[in-house]
Amino acid sequence: MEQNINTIIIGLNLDQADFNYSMEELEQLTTANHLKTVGKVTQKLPHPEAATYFGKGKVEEVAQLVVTTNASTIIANDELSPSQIRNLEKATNATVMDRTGLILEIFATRAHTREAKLQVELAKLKYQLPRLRTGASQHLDQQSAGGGLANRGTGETKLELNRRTIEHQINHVRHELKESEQSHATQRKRRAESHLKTVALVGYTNAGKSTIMNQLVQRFGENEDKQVFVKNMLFATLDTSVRKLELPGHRSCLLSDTVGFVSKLPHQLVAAFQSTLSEAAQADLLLQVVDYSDPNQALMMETTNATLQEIGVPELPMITVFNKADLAGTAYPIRTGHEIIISAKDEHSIDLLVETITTQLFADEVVKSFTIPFADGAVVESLNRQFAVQQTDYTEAGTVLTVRLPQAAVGRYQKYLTSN
Ligand SMILES: Nc1nc2c(ncn2[C@@H]2O[C@H](COP(=O)(O)OP(=O)(O)OP(=O)(O)O)[C@@H](O)[C@H]2O)c(=O)[nH]1
Ligand SMILES: [Mg+2]
Repeated sequence: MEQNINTIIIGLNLDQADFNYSMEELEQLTTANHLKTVGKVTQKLPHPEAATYFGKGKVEEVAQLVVTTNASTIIANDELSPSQIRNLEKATNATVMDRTGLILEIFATRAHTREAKLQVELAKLKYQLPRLRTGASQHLDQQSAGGGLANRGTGETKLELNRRTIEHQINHVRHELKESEQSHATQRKRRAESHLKTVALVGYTNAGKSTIMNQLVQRFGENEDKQVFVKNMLFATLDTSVRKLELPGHRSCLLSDTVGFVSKLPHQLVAAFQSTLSEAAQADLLLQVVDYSDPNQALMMETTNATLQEIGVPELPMITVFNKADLAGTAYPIRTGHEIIISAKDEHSIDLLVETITTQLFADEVVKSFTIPFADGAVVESLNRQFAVQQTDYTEAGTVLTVRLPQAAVGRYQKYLTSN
């Protein structure tokens, strides 16, 4: 792993409101990839220069800075074309990478499960495919310098060969991914059959999703040892974990924790992580976790909402959890409608969060009494399996069950409703 390689970050200000924030974040991403930011160069332009991203003068400035800071890597805040990378590398004598490439590198070092590794690999291959020309044309340049036109043919063939190798690899990884996705689908189906409601934690990376998951599992989990990984770094979590919670009042639900978002999340990654991310799409309730101590929280929420749309999460009921209130220096825990201000490290906050989840998740429940003739024993079993049965009595007319169940499910048992 690269350690503390001197790096210069560069960014074009195309007059977007979030420019400074996205440069700050680029620096954090650089650190997350163990690179050391030693310089920052920005330029305001109406559009990127087609050949070199920056204008000529700025490119020279960057080249100078590379020399004075002894940098060997340059990272651009936007996705670069293969020729922009090539031209910048020529002009500065440093390795040039873009934001997408950087995020892919971070994901690659963080991926631990087989599925996450495959997903990252797929995203990387898809990123490389249209960029193959860079390496190949460098190769061609070198060849033509030495051997003239005669060698051009070999270069082209090599490019074609590389392309086919990558396409072949892409198919291979896709195939392997399908298998693990299928087992996910089976798990999801089994969960759907259990009629347990699911709650999904979503939000920006480092907001505290996994911390909240662990607090809930510790207090309400079936197995309190099933903790997930928490760390103060970008993209600590790269897979999805699901845990069952036994909430107060004989209610249970499933809670899932997944990959965090970041602005300009590479579309190759979003596509590759589709199955991991789409866990949220199946949820009954979303908890959007926001770092309340971060001055850029509004932009982070915007990004989260945009990413949720991109991965096809429908308009689900959502509670916004403003977390890290202890760092924000405001009062907590406080709940107003669908918003709650908490600190994941505070017990009262977790109590209020659970109360909020329960109210929202089970809002549509009603308590009904059903009289089931003894001949229909299977219905008694089915009600017991799916819902919270509060009382069971035996009368001449049959078994009388007092059940708490979603209003929507009552219709299925209409004919057994106790008449009184
Ligand atoms: N002070 C304080 N720190 C918190 C709170 N919640 C989480 N943290 C810290 O914030 C850091 C990130 O927490 P995680 O739970 O890993 O964040 P995450 O949202 O799961 O991040 P990703 O997995 O990267 O998406 C850790 O160092 C936590 O200890 C909080 O309420 N107060
Ligand atoms: Mg996490």
